[in-house]
Amino acid sequence: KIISKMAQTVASSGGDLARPFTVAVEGNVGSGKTTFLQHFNKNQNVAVLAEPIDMWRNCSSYNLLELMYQDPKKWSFTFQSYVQLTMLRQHQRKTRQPIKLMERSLYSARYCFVEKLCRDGLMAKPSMEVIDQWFNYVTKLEDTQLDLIVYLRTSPEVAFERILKRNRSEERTVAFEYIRDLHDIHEAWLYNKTLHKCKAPVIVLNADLDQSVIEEEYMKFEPHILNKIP
Ligand code: DGT
Repeated sequence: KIISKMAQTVASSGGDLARPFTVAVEGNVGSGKTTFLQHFNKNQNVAVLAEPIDMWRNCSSYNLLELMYQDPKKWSFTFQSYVQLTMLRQHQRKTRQPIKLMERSLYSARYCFVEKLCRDGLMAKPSMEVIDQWFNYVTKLEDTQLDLIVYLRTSPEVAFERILKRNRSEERTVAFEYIRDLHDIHEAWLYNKTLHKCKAPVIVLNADLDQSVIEEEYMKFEPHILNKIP
């Protein structure tokens, strides 16, 4: 199915890929997306785009990530607007390589994080409406389409333990309940597929595995991600 999608893309662009085969790496906070991306960094056919978290921490010297965690009611619209802009830039970034691996996407920002803010009553309805109109507009563009989603599936307990261990300063107030709820939303979106329609195929990896054995899990799925080169 994936290969035929690829062939279609090639055919419709007259033999030239209109955009790289685009893979979004998704999963809860602390699921190991960074480690996964590092594994593919060595491959010459893959452009790896890390999440623009440094930009969120330094938007003309404002740490929007910190502001959002400190006072989500006040800052979530500002933060999500900036996440949406920086993610759009990642989707539109041109690459020399035929495969593009992205850490997260416009889709998880909307379907997981905005969803959670909304459920908690932390984003006002009119703000949500503006985010949604932008989202609906930009996700119609060809550049923002995905060909595959890799879901790094963890239990919320493991994700939470990793967050505590890495001790990122902005995340010091993150409670287990937040990670559990984000887990449930990721599950509904990518595993049970009961939340939002998901056009791209999804492959699910067991990301609870310890770092010493997770490479094997990556290797199992590597052909899905890499054997698309025509
Ligand atoms: P990893 O390598 O799987 O541990 O990935 P992380 O945890 O470094 O990356 P990610 O994207 O799960 O989260 C980075 C931080 O940014 C985390 O504190 C959650 C936050 N974050 C990411 N995207 C959004 C968003 O769209 N909205 C909100 N409110 N927070 C977000």
